[in-house]
Amino acid sequence: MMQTYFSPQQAAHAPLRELNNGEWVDFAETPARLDSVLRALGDTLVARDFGMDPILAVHDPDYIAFLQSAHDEWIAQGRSGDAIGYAFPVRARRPLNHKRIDARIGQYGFDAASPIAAGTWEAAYWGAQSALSAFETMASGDARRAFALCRPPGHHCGRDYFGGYCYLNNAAIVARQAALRGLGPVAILDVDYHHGNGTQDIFYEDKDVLFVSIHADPVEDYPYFWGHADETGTGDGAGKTVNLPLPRGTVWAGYQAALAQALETVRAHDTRFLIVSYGADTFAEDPISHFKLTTSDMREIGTAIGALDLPTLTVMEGGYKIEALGDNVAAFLAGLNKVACTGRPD
Ligand code: OKP
Ligand code: ZN
Repeated sequence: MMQTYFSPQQAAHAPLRELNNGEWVDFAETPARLDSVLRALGDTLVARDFGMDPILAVHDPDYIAFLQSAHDEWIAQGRSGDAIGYAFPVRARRPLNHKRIDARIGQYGFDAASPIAAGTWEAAYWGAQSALSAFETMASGDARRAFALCRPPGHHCGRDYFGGYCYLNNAAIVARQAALRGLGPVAILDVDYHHGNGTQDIFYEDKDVLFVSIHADPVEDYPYFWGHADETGTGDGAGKTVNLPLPRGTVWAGYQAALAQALETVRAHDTRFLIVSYGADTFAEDPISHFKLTTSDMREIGTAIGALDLPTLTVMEGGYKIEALGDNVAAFLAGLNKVACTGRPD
């Protein structure tokens, strides 16, 4: 099995509930997701600590300070439980230096689905360290592919905002390191059911990091405000964002065609280092998603990506059918590793 990195502190993030379609429901992105994957994958390596610098190479210091203190501020306000916002500014409003926790949550967040619990910072920090540990084993030449069992996920989170269960953008953090270390051109292929709006925003003007995403059409699914096919990058990054939205109900035939197009885009970028944001929420039985892929389709996705023969770092994103999550991740990784990679990151 390929090198898999994980840290037990990632279980510390455990919000109770989220607002979904007007109701309070049990939080879907639970620590039990980790158990399911760990059970299916067996041995993992414990993440090393690479500190704050690689996180701050992507995220704003103000935003990070907010994440570290938000739950304490919530408690100091006389509240209990998870910190959750209810007022979100239209981003065109001027930045105000708010002190009040509710305003600060609105300032840095974009939805009511992403509570900040007592252990959120600790879990997010160690999730990012898992990604960085996977990166380091590849950058040092010890492995050509590695898997980071990140949790919470990261792809909805931007340089100065959280949302969509995401607090630190793990894929972006390793992409930035790969670019800084001269391992590029770098590409991020996002195959989670939902559009990776945070990753897109972070690299929207960047010509060296290609972002390609296959996801539910944001006309009919979360996150609604990003991921439309006409979002293609701007400035130096023009043409380096590629969105391939698919309708609810998509089965393998439709998915496979989009995947072929995505992989062609990755090739055309002369990619030397690939990061995959892998979500298993494209699975037919996922409770919050609406594609119709099977566990054997996960294997096919992995096989198709593996055929690129590129150094590939996979980070975990979504996947909420917990009983099947481990099997879906294992199937994807088995496909990815069916043929050994010959390319080195150099
Ligand atoms: C995170 B990841 C739909 C509510 C959607 C947030 C979903 C976050 C998904 N009624 N809630 O991309 O798997
Ligand atoms: Zn998702």
